[in-house]
Amino acid sequence: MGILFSRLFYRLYICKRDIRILMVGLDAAGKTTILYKLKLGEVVSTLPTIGFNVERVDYKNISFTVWDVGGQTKIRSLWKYYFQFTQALIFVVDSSDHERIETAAEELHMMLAEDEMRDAILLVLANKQDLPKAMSTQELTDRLGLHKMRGRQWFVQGACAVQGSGLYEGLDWLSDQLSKR
Ligand SMILES: Nc1nc2c(ncn2[C@@H]2O[C@H](COP(=O)(O)OP(=O)(O)OP(=O)(O)O)[C@@H](O)[C@H]2O)c(=O)[nH]1
Ligand SMILES: [Mg+2]
Repeated sequence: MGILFSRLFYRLYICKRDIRILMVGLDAAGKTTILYKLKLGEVVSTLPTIGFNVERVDYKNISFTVWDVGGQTKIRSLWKYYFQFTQALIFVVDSSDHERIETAAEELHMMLAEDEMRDAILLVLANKQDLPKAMSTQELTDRLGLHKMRGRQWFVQGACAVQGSGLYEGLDWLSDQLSKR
């Protein structure tokens, strides 16, 4: 009993799991805004990311190392250099960007077809839910073709990075899935 209790205590309070997260999505989806809202609790003013930002975000008993990689068309071919050891993918979409949702879907499925991404769980952050023409999480699920995926744990979370809503709910889902593994 004592051993069981001390193991539980160790897992809950001492042992922090390190999880590597890759965060991608089309340019201007809000990735960098999300990263620094989580890290600093503030909305920072951003420029398009050429390259990447990386930050450690501690939440519950997990230490998330989040790689935020720029999403402009010309640099999307660089995403593959960040795939190795990725345990979870956060795919950020601008929910109000009706014109580019098919492009986002293509990029997402291309990435998930890569062998290195085979075991990565998928959190879609449906960002910019504050904008008037934002698609619902249900519509985004359909338009991203998420039901077609086989053998992948996935979840779509509505979010608004500038208000900070939905971000921790997304991390809650990730931490629940990762702790089941
Ligand atoms: N209305 C609204 N604007 C947002 C939200 N999140 C981010 N933005 C704005 O969207 C713009 C682009 O945000 P970034 O975080 O730079 O986008 P990004 O995905 O990092 O873009 P790249 O680095 O080019 O890939 C900025 O003007 C943000 O302030 C949101 O939830 N709602
Ligand atoms: Mg950026």
